[in-house]
Amino acid sequence: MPVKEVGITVTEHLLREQRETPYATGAFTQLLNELIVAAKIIHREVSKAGLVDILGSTGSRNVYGEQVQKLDDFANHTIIRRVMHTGHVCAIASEEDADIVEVPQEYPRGPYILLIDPLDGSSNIDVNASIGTIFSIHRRLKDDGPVTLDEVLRKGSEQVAAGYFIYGSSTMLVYSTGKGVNGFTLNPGLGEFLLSHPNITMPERGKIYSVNEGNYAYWDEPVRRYVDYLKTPDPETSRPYTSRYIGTLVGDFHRNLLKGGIFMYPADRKDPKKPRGKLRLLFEAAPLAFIAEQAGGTASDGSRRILDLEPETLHDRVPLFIGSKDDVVTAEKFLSGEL
Ligand code: AHM
Ligand code: MG
Repeated sequence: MPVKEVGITVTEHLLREQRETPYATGAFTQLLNELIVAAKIIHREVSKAGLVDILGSTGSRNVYGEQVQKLDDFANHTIIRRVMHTGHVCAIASEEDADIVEVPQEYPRGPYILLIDPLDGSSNIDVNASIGTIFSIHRRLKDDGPVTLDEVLRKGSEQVAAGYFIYGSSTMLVYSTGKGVNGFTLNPGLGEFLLSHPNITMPERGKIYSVNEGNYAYWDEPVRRYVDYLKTPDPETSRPYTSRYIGTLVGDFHRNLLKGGIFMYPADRKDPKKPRGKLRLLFEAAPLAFIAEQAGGTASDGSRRILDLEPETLHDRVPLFIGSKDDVVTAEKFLSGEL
C-alpha cells in the first residue's frame, strides 16, 4: 500500500487504487469520476441556493409522500443524467424514484448498479445547514439482460463501494472501496477534491449522541432507558454525553465519524406508517454502515448488523444505531434487556 499523500487529487487516488486492484478495467474509476462531476454541479447550485429561485418545494411529493424540494429534484436528475451515459452502469436506483431506472439495452451498459440518496437532509436546504449526497455501488449479478430487482435488493456487505458528499462549511467526499475510508475536500479555486482526511478511523467510544429526542415519547422503553443513561453523569464513562443533532444524516454521521459517538434513528410509534423508523436501508443505512465498519465503527438495527440485512423492497426502512463500536454495543445491550 503506498503512503497516503495528503493533498493528492481524488482522481490520482482513484488511479492508484485501480493500479493496486488486479484485473481492474478502469470502469469503476470512471463511474466515480462522473459521480464527482455531478457532485460538483450540485455543490455549485447548493452554494448559490439563497440567491436563485431554487429554494422551496416543487409542489409534488416523492414515493414516501414527502414534499420534493427543487434542489432534491435537481440533484436527482443531475446524477442520473451524468451517470446513465457513461457505459459503466446498467441501472440506477434513487430514493426519489419508486422504481429502478434501467439503462436501455440499446445503449452502452456496464456491470455496476448505482444507488443514491441524491440530497439527504432536504428539510435543511432552506435554512443553510449541511446537506449531502449518499451513494452505494453494487456489481450486477448477471452478465447481461434486463436488470432484475433481486440484483438491487442486496445485502450491504455486497457493496463494492459506498460514500457520501457533504455540502457543509466545505464540500467533502468520503468514500470506501473496502480498503479503509478516505476523505477529500473540494478546493473551490481549483475545482478539485484533494485528499484531506487519509485513513479515517473512528474512536472506539465517543462522547456524543445524536438523535431526534423530540420523539422520546414515541420510543420503546429500552431506547428511552439508553438515552436516559447517556444523560446521567458518570465521569468514569464520560457521561453525560454531549447531544448534537443537525437533522441531516450525512452531517450527523460525518461529525461522529471524525469525533466518535453514536447516531440513532430508532423505531418509534409517531407515524403508524413508519413502524421501523424513518431511514432507508438501501439508500442511507447500508452505505453509511459500510463506511462505519471500514473506519472501525459499527452499525446495527438494534440487534442485527445492518450490512447483513436482506432488503425486501427498494424503499425498506430500518432502525439505525451507528457509530463508535463500544457505543453501539452498549445500545444493543440496552435494547436486548442485558443492561
Ligand atoms: P431525507 O433523505 O428525505 O432528507 O430524510 C432523511 C433525513 C436524514 O438526513 C435525517 O437523519 C433524518 O431525516 C431527520 O429526521 P427527523 O427530522 O425526523 O429528525
Ligand atoms: Mg436521506
